[in-house]
Amino acid sequence: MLGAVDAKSEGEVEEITPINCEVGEWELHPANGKPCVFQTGNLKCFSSNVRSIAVEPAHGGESCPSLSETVECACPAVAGDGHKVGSEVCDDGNVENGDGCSADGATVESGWVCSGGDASKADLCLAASCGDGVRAGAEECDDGNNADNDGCASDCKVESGEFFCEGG
Ligand SMILES: [Ca+2]
Ligand SMILES: [Ca+2]
Ligand SMILES: [Ca+2]
Repeated sequence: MLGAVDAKSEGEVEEITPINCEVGEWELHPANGKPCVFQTGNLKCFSSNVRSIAVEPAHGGESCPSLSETVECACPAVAGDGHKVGSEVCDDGNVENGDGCSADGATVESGWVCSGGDASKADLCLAASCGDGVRAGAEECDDGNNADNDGCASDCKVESGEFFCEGG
């Protein structure tokens, strides 16, 4: 047997050591600015990190692990985008004041109630009540009371006649 081994070239008798795959560090892709998508009841943002092979596996060594990974990134709340998320008190789908939800989404305006908003849909803002002195939503007027015959009816409709309403 020894004689047979000797007959081979030097390279062939060398013990073949398996070479395991080695990969580089993750190249972290910036997550900020990635588009947010609506998924499983929430707004989510995904980013991909990649890494490359530093040493190719050989001679039956360990193969390479995944070279990319998907990571979830923060989806910041954006006022008025119609998605009520994070710290937003309300999101009515716009950046206007005076319609129930403030432009910055931080305040439900006095005299209004906003409800129904979540990560998938905007809030609907309506008048809190007729007679609270704030004309809101579908109220034609709100004179701060629920009396009729004073220009603004108890249902917050303008009364016809010689009344005129101001303020409210
Ligand atoms: Ca929003
Ligand atoms: Ca608004
Ligand atoms: Ca009102």
